[in-house]
Amino acid sequence: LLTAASVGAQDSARVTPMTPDVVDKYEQTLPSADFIRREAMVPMRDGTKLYTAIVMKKGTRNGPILLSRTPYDAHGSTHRVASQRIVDVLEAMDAEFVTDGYIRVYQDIRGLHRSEGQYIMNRPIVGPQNDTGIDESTDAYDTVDWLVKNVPESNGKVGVIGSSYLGFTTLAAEINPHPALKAAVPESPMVDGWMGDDWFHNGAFRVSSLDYAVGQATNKADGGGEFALGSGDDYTRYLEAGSVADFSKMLGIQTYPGVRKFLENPAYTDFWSLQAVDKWLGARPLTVPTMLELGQWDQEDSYGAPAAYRALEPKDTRNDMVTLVIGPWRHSGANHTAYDLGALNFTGDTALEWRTRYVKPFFDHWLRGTPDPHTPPVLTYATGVNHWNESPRWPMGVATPLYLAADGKAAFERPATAGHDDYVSDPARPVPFIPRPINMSDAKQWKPWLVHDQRFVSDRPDVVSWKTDTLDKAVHIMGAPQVDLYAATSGTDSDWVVKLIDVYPNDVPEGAEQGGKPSMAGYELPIGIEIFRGRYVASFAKPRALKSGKVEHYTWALPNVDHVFLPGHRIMVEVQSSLFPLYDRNPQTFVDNIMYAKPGDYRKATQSIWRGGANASAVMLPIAP
Ligand code: PG9
Repeated sequence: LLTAASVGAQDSARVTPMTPDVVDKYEQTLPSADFIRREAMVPMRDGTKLYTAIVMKKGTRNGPILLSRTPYDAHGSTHRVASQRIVDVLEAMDAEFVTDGYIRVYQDIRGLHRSEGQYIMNRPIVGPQNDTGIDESTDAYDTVDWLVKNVPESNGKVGVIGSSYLGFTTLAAEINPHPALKAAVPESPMVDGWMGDDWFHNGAFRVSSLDYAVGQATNKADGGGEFALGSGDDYTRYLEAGSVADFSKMLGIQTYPGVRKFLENPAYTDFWSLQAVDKWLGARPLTVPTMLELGQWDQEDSYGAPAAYRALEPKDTRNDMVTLVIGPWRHSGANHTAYDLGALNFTGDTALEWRTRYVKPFFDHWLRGTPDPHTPPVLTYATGVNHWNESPRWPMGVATPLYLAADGKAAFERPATAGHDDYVSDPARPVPFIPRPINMSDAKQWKPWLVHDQRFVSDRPDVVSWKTDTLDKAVHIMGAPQVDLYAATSGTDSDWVVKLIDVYPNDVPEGAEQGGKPSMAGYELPIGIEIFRGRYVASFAKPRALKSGKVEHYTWALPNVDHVFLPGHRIMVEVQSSLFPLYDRNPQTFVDNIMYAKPGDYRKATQSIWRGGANASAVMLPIAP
């Protein structure tokens, strides 16, 4: 160990003004630190070595290992703050574990940061797309094997945890798992990049994927990692650039493999479907107890955890191996403090409550043999009333249609007469997803955007809404509301965005007490927002043109929620045809590949949302018994 003091002492020659001042190595950990940090290059079966940081409190003996395999810098994850205290140097979520004798391990996945090898974004499992014999599951296996043989302070049992990309590597570890891998907590895992996680949602492309792909691709390159876009309004920037391909060419990134994967594969072909982790999991036995976690307002990976739950839950015949957790969180919010989100306040630090009351006892049981904590099959936080619910299954609600009716009304009775509400969607004036100026890399804008008050767009002529009367009793939903939309366009392709909104009363007592936050008076709180690209109405793999003026029936799911619409509130449904620049614009003229649409393809269209009669548009609310 070379400390600041020992470095100075190593050279006994006299120092002169010309003695070079740069030292070879500087170790920030002092002898007085309360922890030990070790670094190892762990060999995989093909000889590639992966950088692995192992951190534990001094005196740890017979400790369980908690492993995360990350693309986001394992070294940085164990050097959060320059400190001699383990709770400072590690991530906030690690505190409860390491102070109770766990050994925390972070590893750079292959090809990134300090690890050797080639990085492949969401590397496919060994099979039809990967004949190398190596994937994230074999790397997890080899790592677990090495850890239990080479960390003498361990009790030989390993748990795996992580959010988002780390949720993906956590699920991968469960595929042909090492026998020492005893439990897993995949948090907001990226499961299917096309259906509803990071890259696309129901076929609409998320332009922030470009930024991400370039960041990952250039991570090891000189000057890499940053997408030097400037600080102005992203709305203007993406609008002026044109199509996704035009934008990529403007930045010179169209040849990056990660970018080409998107540009050349806009539909849900084998390219994407064979990468879907829920399909990998569904095809294998369930052997690792798994607690899947999702934020109710997850702005990146709202699809993955429920999809993995659907794949695993049927295999859990005794109903004691798989748990689904939905908390009132943004993406990865479960690993931070979560007293609030945007304008919303909760009762206490909901993330800490989950970690201490459920995650820690879960790992303690499986990795240490403490008594069974009887982890519930489903744990959700009921927003609106702010308390945790333990449930036997998911969804809990029974699908109940909330119909769109005449005069902007929404009602539980099917409207007797048919009709439609129309608006003009203009790709030259797409609906912004948050108020402008938009900076998608500004965390303050990005993290809470899914709870942003929708009044900033509700009055636009290209946003239509339907509202219930003021509720005289609470409506509690537990599940994923399903959109059941009958719509026509005068164009030949179209995007449809549906928002389920809780409209607060215009006068709320807490309005004045929000402590610097926006008042909730009249607040239009999105409970779920989701997009669907019209061309995929018949098949996700084979898009087709829409027939101008023909009513099509679209169905898709809004995110999974546990929410109570309180008496005095109203439920609102909103429809629009863009959510920009989060999603690329649909030109509204059918073209072979929207990524390459030409300026002349972007045309105004008249959109008709049908209601009543044979085309009774509705949102199916999963109403809890
Ligand atoms: N949502 C991020 C991501 C996961 C997987 C692939 C690409 C991006 C993340 O937060 O890790």
